[in-house]
Amino acid sequence: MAKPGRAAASAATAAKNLQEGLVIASHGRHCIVETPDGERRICHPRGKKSQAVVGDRVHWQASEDEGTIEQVLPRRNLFYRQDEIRTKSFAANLDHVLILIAAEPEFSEHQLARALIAAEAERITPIIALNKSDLVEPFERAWTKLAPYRRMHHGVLPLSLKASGEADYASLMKLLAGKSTLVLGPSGAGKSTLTNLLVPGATAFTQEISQALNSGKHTTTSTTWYWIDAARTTGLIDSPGFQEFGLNHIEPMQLAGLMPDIAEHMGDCKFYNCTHLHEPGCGVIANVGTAGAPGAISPSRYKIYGELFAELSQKRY
Ligand SMILES: Nc1nc2c(ncn2[C@@H]2O[C@H](COP(=O)(O)OP(=O)(O)O)[C@@H](O)[C@H]2O)c(=O)[nH]1
Ligand SMILES: [Mg+2]
Ligand SMILES: [Zn+2]
Repeated sequence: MAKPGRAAASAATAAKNLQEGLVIASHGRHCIVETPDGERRICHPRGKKSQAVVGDRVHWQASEDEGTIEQVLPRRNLFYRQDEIRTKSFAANLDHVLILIAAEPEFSEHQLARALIAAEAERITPIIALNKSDLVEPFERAWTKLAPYRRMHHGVLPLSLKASGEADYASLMKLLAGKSTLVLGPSGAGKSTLTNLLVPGATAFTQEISQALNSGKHTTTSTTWYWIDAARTTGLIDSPGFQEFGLNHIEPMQLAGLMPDIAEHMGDCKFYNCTHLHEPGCGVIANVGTAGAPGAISPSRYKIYGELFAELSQKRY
């Protein structure tokens, strides 16, 4: 026998004429929702609880030519950053975070490490791509600097988006196919170049969306979801802002577990609550700087660990 509660709920759903949708852009409280057959419209949240971000699956109800979000469906994950002042959500229900950096301008290893930790904390697979392989010398330098990262996860993918022969990004396309991927990276790395390469007309689409969401006012661009393929199976999400990647939502004692090269040695520590900063018999410390040895932790990664540990230990609630 059906539970009365559930029957009542589905009757209510039918009565309200709720539709399913995917949030493909958001700005402030407003967002654009796409229906399964590709129709798009501006929607507003019913209340705080129905505040949606890009990538959210929602139930919404039409009202005139706009709509109201009645419910945000449970999220698989939510990629966000948090500093002392606020929390900024980038997107939900992601398969990958693609961190796009380039030979030039020189990237910050700190920013890279922070974004990787944030992805790891939400169990989202990070992909690191190093663009501008045509700039031979700076690329060499950056590639060397990335040695610890080349040993982790999917490694580091070399790219030359400007040359953009298809062979240059075929391996990237293979990783993205059928998945939803948030693209992050510092200014100048090639994010717009990538989007325009994979999504013809992306610029115009973004402008259209910004205008729709801001009644034509000039504003900063919002986060936008693009379909790479006509069948709408591969999603690419563009988001402004890589700077000041706050990790205040992470506990200092969680940190080592979110840095795979460090986590690898945590099982060898003498103390179960080892901070890996000063303890005797620490498996992490024993492996720092043993260049070339299997499982070595690079001094730069260990330094970042220590600095982040101190930063997260100081946070105020
Ligand atoms: N040399 C070189 N330049 C590139 C490559 N990809 C993009 N660029 C250039 O780098 C600059 C910044 O690219 P853009 O896509 O605007 O970066 P964004 O700030 O991340 O959106 C532009 O002048 C691009 O033409 C590449 O593979 N090689
Ligand atoms: Mg750009
Ligand atoms: Zn330890």
